[in-house]
Amino acid sequence: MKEIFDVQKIKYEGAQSKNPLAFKFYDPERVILGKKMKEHLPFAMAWWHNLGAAGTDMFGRDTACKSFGAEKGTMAHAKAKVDAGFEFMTKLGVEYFCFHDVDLVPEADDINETNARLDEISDYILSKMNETGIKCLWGTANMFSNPRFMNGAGSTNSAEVFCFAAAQIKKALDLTVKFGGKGYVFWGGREGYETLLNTDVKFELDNIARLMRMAVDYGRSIGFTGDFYIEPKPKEPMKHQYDFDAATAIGFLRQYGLDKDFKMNIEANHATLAGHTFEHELRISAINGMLGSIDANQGDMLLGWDTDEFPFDVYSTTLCMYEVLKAGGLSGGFNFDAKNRRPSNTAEDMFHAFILGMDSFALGLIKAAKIIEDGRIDEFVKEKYASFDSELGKKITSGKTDLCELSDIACKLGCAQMPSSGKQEYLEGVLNTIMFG
Ligand code: XUL
Ligand code: CO
Repeated sequence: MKEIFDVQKIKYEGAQSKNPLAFKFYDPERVILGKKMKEHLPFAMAWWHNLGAAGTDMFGRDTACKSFGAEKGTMAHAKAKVDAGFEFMTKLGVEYFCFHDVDLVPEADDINETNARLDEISDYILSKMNETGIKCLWGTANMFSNPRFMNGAGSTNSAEVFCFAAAQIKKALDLTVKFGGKGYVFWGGREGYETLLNTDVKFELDNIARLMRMAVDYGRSIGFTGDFYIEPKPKEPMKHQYDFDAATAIGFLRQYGLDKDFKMNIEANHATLAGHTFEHELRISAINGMLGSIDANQGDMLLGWDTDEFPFDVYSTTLCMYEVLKAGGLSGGFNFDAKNRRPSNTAEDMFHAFILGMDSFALGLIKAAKIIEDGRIDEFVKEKYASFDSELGKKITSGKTDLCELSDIACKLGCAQMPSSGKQEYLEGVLNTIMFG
């Protein structure tokens, strides 16, 4: 078959290389903390951005050409995207992809026709997966673009629209199982509201949970053994989104008894939109046993929306990989839910974007392993709480005391000694020495 991209397979050449089409830090076979880089970093291509997004924004149309030699909106184009996607992933050594139902085929007016198209394209994708060894990280249903979802999917006010949400989830789960996907994502893009004047929040949350419960029951019945994920995001497109952040989503899952089947898919740019750091969202997920997968991108602190940039901030990838390593790795992977900037509009730019993202995470992994090997930060945190190793501290942590006894102790002391310093500036210096020393 004639190649679509005039680019050779991307190789690791090291940091000294000036070749724009080579990895400088991502060396898949290099062993870090006993595991190969490619095993630490199961990267995935997001079908929607990489094969779909062509630079359109609110003020202007496409700047890039993603027709891949076929007419857009046709099944020939859907097939050309498969060819392009698998060639692209093979050339980069990206071993996974993620998809929405309607990324794969043009959506028809009648859902029966869309489903028939999905059957056809998924056979073709499966043949490519078998040929190349590329795997599916996760699937999802797009329940936010079609106008019928204007008031939400699980949270809609229309019982009929709720059925369409169910139908799309059922089909997307069928496809995920067909591809052997590791996960299934719920990103609640329209699950939220603009004003309480027209919204019954309790009713909407109950219905979202009902839909998720049905998805779990159906998924398990067809042999899906992977994780369901919630991908938290506080806003955009809605003003208030129910899955605001990891803590909110985890509380919701526990409230409705869904916590055994679900984990978090944490997206860096969603974390910052929620007023958190990426690593905060990872830590909250990890301490709740719910760190599942990552949408690897970054936002822009000067802009208030989801810019979905390829990760470039190595402090952020380092602190992310520190969380991932300490959590013992991910059951999911690192999906580049990211797009080229609008003026980066050539096919070569698509490769530069992935090289940047993969190199940034490789650097993050190398530096995070150094933080762990160095040990000063872990040691500091442990020491910070040393007072709880004392007899008094142990009384508190083992639950063998009560408010009255502790109050007596305080009153006997009269005044407390100051706690030990947090030493933030010292620790930031340690981080810099580890990163650049
Ligand atoms: C939107 C977003 C989605 C989800 C999947 O902000 O991140 O692409 O990852 O629906
Ligand atoms: Co995402």
